[in-house]
Amino acid sequence: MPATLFILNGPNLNRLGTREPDTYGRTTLADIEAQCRATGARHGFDIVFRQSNSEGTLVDWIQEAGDVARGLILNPAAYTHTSVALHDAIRTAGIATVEVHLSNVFAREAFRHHSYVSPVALGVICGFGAKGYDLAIEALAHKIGA
Ligand code: CA2
Repeated sequence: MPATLFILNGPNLNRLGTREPDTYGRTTLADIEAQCRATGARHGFDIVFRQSNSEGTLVDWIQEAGDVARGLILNPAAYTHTSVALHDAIRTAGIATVEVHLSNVFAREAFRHHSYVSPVALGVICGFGAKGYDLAIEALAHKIGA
């Protein structure tokens, strides 16, 4: 049975491709989902791809990933910089996690330079737009296999 990767996306990412194209590009979240499914299939992964604007829902899904998935790719969006709850959920789930950001958060405002997620992630990919999700799938394939 193929291993499952959860790919979870935080608040406002449902708006991708419709606003702020200079920062986030013109790719929609549906485009990213299709790209992840294709890349995941090449690496032998089943992909569960979701987005929520709610911190609690993301916590629920991280817990679910800990129960059923081999790895987690998470773009926590603004909760990156605020959420002890996401930090605790990933730590408790004990799941191999890659943090992804479309933009280079370190080239932006100072409040984006700190992440509550990074200390409980295997690694962080930022600044490469939608390609970062492919890189995260490859990183998990390398680290944990399919
Ligand atoms: O670069 C990223 O992927 C971020 O996680 C995106 C978050 C931001 O708070 C993080 O600092 C970095 C914001 C997501 C907002 O998404 C939008 C999409 C389209 C239009 C407006 C916002």
